[in-house]
Amino acid sequence: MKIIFFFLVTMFVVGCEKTNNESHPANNSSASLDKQLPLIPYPRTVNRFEGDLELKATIDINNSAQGSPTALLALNRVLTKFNITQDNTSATKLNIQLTDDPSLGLEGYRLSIAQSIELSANTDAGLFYAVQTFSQLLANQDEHKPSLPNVEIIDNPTFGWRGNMLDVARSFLPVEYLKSHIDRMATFKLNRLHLHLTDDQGWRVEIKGYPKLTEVGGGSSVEGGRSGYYTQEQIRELVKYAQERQVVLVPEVDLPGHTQAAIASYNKLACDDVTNLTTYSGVKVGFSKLCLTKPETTYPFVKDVLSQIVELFPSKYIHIGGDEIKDPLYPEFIGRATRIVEELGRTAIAWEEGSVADNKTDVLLQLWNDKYDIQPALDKGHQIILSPCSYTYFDHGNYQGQPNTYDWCRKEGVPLERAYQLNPQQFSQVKGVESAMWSELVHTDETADNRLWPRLLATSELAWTIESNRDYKAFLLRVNSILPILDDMNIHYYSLPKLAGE
Ligand code: TNX
Repeated sequence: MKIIFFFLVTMFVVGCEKTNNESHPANNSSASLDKQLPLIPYPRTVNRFEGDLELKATIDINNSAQGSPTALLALNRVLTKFNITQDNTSATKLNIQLTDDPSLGLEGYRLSIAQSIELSANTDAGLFYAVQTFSQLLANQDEHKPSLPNVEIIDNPTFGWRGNMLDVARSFLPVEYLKSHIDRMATFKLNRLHLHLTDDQGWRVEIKGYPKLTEVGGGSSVEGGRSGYYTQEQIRELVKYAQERQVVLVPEVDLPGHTQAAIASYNKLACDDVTNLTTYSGVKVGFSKLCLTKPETTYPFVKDVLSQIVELFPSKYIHIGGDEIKDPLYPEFIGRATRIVEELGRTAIAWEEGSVADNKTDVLLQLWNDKYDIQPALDKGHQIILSPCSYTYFDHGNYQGQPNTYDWCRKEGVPLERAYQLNPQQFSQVKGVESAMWSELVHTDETADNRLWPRLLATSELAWTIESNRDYKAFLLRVNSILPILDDMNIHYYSLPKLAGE
């Protein structure tokens, strides 16, 4: 257990509208953003009551949450982590139960701490998130006198899509890194891990019947980066690992551009006049494409690949890429690819450029250029995933001029404050928020950590927390207070020079 942080000794109420008649809230009249509990993402309603619940050495769990496998697994992990043993004599009581409360929706929960600890939700996911909040409170203990604040938290996310994209194509990330990343995401209630599995520099997923995709395409990478690929067995293992943590793996096969690795593996995928048929390790974009004037070659390939992707990944949404390519047949290709996904029983996602095609309106579009005119697509009825690069591109610097970072989208980089400033509420038809880490310049686990953290905490909060509970200064205090949680997860995060003093 961690020593409580200096400024967090007294913590009061935030964002609460309702009064509670069990006891008197210490302060529930005015929102006091600088006295928020040390939680990220911040919950919707927090009623802090006077006093604390002193924790006994053991805990007695009353479980009416059968059928909530991920929540119970998570609770067991928390108990192990904090060295809490179960016993039913003079222990602290914890009740975890499924309930039927429409206001909590599919992922919301209630966590109340008074004489006992009560966790309730309508679903396994809701209870899983109650456990995450409980765990963050536990992490903020005084180890000499373990106690939890008397509090009632009623929480619910703003968006169901709380995502992060990892580019494993330019530079590969090993399975073990992805597992830790899933754990880290889940701790902060992020629930969509978008894997950019293919690009010019590498092909990272085994496709049966196309062995060269991984023999050739899996063997290459951006210069200085890592090569490699995931076997189908490893993907299945990762999917299961993620499911147990309420994270959906969303696969992306980038088509029809960004395909040099595929072309180098199977030359026939390029048009006959193309002479550049070898693997690529540079950082240019927009130079390769599947041959759209050879539909008899292109579409069977696309169909074979997507059929296996759908077999491997249970995600409702399958990303077909669609970025950065010029070809007169592009709109037709995107229309056909999104329909192939639909025939396979799923729904496609495309990068914003895919909006030029005649897609069904359930196709999601991922906005990445801040200024892209997405309005026509919104008018048609599409929903969007928000990844505007000047806020969410974490391959950009934590500060201006950070070595090995891009700045094409914003010359000042994307500091934490900037990442926090995205206001999803300014957009309409928003499915969710997703930050992206491209890996042309990110070649090791440590560098990935540095680019992702603590900025992913901003993504988590933008996607989960209501606007009226968001305030950068208050957020920064909470980031500061949860740094021990990042340390505990062995995250090599970027240390903000001014964090302690803000
Ligand atoms: C744009 S965003 C890309 C990627 C690059 C990234 C580098 C998008 C859909 N395409 O191919 O890796 O910029 O910041």
